[in-house]
Amino acid sequence: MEYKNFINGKWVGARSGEKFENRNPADWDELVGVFPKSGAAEVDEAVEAAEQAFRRWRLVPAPKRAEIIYRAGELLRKHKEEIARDMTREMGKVIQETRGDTQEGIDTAYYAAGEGRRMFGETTPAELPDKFAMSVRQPIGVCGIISPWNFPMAIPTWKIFPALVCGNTVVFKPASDTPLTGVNLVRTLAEAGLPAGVINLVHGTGSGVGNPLVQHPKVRLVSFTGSSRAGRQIAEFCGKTLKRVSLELGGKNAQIVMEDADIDLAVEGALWGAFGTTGQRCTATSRIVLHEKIREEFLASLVARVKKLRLGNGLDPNVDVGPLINEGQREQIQSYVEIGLKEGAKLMTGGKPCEQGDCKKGWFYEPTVFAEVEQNMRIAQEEIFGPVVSVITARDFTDAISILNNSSYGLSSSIYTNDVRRALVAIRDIEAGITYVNGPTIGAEVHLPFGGVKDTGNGHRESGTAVLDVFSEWKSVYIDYSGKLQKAQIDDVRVE
Ligand code: UN1
Repeated sequence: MEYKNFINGKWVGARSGEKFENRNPADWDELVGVFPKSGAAEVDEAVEAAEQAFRRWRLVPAPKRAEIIYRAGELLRKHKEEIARDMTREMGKVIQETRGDTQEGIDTAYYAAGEGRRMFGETTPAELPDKFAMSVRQPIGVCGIISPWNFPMAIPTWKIFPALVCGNTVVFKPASDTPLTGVNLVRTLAEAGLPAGVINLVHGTGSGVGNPLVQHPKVRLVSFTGSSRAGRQIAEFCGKTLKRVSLELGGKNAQIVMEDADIDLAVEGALWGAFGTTGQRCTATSRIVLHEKIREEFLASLVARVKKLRLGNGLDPNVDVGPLINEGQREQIQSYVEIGLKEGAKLMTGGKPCEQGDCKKGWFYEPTVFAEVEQNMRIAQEEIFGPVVSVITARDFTDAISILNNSSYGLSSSIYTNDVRRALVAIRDIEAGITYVNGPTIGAEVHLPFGGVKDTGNGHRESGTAVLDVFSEWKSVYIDYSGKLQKAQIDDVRVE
């Protein structure tokens, strides 16, 4: 029940001896574990260890580094069920989803391991005779990785596995709501044979551990997933110090349903997109944009389905929706529902905490649907991060795309239509990093780039080969075998 930090290959407590508790959000009586409440001193030790380890790790051939990641994937697969159960206990989402989250880590391990034998650079002709030109990827150094609680396995692996394959070393701060999954991941990497100091784990809060990690002069790169507010602060600091920073931030994702769509399919997609993970995904569907002709039919069907969703402990296989992560999130959801009502939106179902029966001892909130939402209302503009969806009506296709794009965020998006022309125009015109056609806004696969435009990030992408551009530096190499000084752009080699 008592867990530790992992620094330089050893499990150690915080120097102060301080600890924090991790409780099950579906059942406050269940203590999941006790973790060291760390601070700048532990960050410092971890960064020193990572810096020392970098000297050797960067020289290990990439295919060999990748073999360790592959083994970590095998171990995650072996322990998938225990890891998923721990995850449901510490953050509440239902067991099918925590299995999926763990599977996403496994997929990422296999994919990143393959990159150990690719990580292609370019060879290209030189403009001068007897000269060779190529580009290679090089590691950056110590990476500070700060990850959220909603995908406590998948998201850290998106960052850590490619970072390690690229030859970097890591100091990892998992969200303080999901420290156990952080332990499960780091334990797996250690068991897979990662040398001491290459991965380090420090538990604690954003201000206690996150800030000193971002600000540590020996941390060369910060990778952060979380709120746009925190992301902006991190980016400001990294801007001042010219530190490399990769940010995955908020979303206000919309699903469009056109009048020609398969309505049952679109309702099913919306239900999964809006209420899967209790709406706590950066890719969650938080706006549904309906063509006016199918509005009534869609809404009636959606509301009927939402009312049937079963809330409870995610370990119960009959439960559809787990709790919110903590009290603060529940208060935030409640305050947005009040804002929606004040703004004049029509509450169709939900709109209050669930406090009876299976929900007595957890941070549960009823799945909530607002209709008659206007596109500029706060509930249609601000990220709520919970089981609340806003339904907006569109006059036609052009109006629907413009409503979707009327957002400061641009992560995920979806359109349900059977008209191929509309689908392709939507793919071209939607301002988002991810567009689904006839699928919900959630469900990204790990071998494609993940990330968004506008306030969702700073132009970086995780997953796919795109993530290599975050975790490696390009070096261009010129080899002159002419035996004389040749001057690029000056020597004019004439073809006679
Ligand atoms: C997130 O939304 O916070 O695309 C991550 C998905 C998952 C990852 C989601 N594969 O829904």
